Amino acid sequence: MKPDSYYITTPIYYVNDRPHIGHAYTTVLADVLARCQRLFGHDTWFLTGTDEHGQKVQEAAAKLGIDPQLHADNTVVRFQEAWKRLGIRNDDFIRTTQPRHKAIVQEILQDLYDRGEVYRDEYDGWYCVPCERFFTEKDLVNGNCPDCGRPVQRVREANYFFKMSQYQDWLVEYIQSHPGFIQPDFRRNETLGFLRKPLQDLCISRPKSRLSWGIELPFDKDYVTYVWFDALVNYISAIGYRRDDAAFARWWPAIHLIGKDILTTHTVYWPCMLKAMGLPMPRTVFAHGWWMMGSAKMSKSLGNVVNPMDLMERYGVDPFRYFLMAEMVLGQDASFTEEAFIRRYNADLANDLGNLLNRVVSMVGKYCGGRLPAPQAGAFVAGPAAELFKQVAEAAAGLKASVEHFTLSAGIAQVIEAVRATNRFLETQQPWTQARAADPGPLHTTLYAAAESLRVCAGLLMPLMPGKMAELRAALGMENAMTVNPEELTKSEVLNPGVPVAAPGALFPRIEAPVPEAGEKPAPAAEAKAEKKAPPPGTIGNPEGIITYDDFAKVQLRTAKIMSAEAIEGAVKLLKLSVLMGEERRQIVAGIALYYKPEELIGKTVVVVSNLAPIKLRGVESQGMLLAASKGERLRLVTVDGDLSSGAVVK
Ligand code: ME8
Repeated sequence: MKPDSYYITTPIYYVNDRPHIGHAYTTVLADVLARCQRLFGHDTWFLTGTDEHGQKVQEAAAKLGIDPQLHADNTVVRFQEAWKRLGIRNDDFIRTTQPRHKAIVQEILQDLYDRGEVYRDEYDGWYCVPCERFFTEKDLVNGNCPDCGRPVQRVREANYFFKMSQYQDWLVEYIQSHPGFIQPDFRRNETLGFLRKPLQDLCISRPKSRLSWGIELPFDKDYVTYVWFDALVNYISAIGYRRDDAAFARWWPAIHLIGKDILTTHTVYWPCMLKAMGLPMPRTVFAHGWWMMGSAKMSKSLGNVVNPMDLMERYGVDPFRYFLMAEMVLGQDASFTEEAFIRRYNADLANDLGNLLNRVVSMVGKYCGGRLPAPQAGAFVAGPAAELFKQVAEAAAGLKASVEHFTLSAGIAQVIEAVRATNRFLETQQPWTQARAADPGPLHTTLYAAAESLRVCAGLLMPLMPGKMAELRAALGMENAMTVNPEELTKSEVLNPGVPVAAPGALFPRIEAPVPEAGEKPAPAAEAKAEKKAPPPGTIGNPEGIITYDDFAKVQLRTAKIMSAEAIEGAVKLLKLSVLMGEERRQIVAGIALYYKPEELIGKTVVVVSNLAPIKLRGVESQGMLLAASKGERLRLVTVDGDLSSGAVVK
């Protein structure tokens, strides 16, 4: 891959599923990252697609009494249409039933077989039909599948195996010496944890007598290829592996975006397969967290029972894309509610961005006859306009860095902060007062500078909201409003004075919170508003320090079990903890070393603020914060009264 080229992929989704919020999230994320890279001038290729072989498709087709290929052809359009509606601009869409993919899988298998990387053996063990995976006796949890918890079948049959075990030491060494390979860091630790157990060879075949819907093994027509071995190859078959060397060299290695559910296949199976093929490793495998919509979190009285895709229809594609990207701290879980959507929409889009455009358009209309005024000479060299533009240019650099470091929500927040700074700039410059002065220069500079700032912020948000941001830039009189030139993001005085400035209507009309049905409890936001009017007892007149329910609801608290604790060299007050929160492992740095010995902490169930942005303390990343009570010289951790598994929500 050329240094400035960028190849990004999503998982290929099971074709017979219906596209849901999770699929939408990964695909929008890949789309936004790809659009950002194009915006920064990089050669970019974005691949998504569908996984069409395997037991589930065969069974679904059998139920309908149709051919599996026909079933896949019928259902793939759900994804293709959903991505169109979501404004996804992928460069290619691969289906694993396409001849271009099947041929490559077969060639790879034949090559591995010829070189002794694949061998035939008798398999005797446990098989989970829904997961299509083999397990050893030790893997089982209470006799059931360790992944889905469902009963497993005893299977004894001849199969073909990929010699994955021989790569274990190499893989551990590779992961350790390439910190950027598996991201975020705690996922890298999870894979390394998995690799502490001996790695088994991978069964890569299924006898046709049990499963016929798959790619036939080129060296044994009685077998088809294991669906994961087939699916992972999509990332290289789509870009010309063994067919178009120039295209392959241009794009490989990739950045793979995945959900945390498929970490092992992408950070263990796939690297071993690539190693056996003699190919370079992916640049990065980034595993993001889950969107939580668990029934416990959905209740009619909270008004948050909502199908996320309906939300897109109701409030528009661009705000929906914006919400997904701004709300989820990459790598961590996030909760999806209509309330959270409305809160963010109103705060960032209606109050800040939309309002800024309204103000600029209406003041240019009122004071300058609807034409963009020219700034004073030197206004962008020194003074308030120059200061403002400096912050805007820093937001451009911040967004770029956030794309590179997978901290997108922080980059977006920096752009919105620049929008807020522009609103504040209008407050301090007071163009309505400047308009009364004899010299129109300062007024013109103020309005031009605000418009310039909006231009850049809209350019930066274009990858998230292509339609709305093109409208915004058109309102500022820009020709080719849809095309953002990378240089114009850090350059001032790009807008042409004299162009007409006019908005076709409110860009982001404010959403009033849904009114609760008769007899229902008001939504917490409404309750909080009511409470705000009457300060709680003990606060006289000034409710300073009081937060609303909304503020509190932003903090996610969960129980976590401490699995290990160790001192940090050179930091007498800090301990590095590894905690388990449900299935998720996190590293937390806590300032409790003066109060607890590491060994006293192991096994304790504590309360963690789980949605804090990760920070580095003494160079060690902390992915959350423990709650503790302290008074004078004493500090005690907040723990849970009685038995409760880790990962429980604290509220
Ligand atoms: O696993 N939150 O396909 P799949 C966030 N075919 N993302 C979610 C999510 C949620 N609640 N639910 C799903 C497969 N996802 C295989 C992949 S790749 C060679 C083969 C997203 O249809 C997330 O990206 O089950 C996850 O990894 C993917 O959907 C799983 O999609």
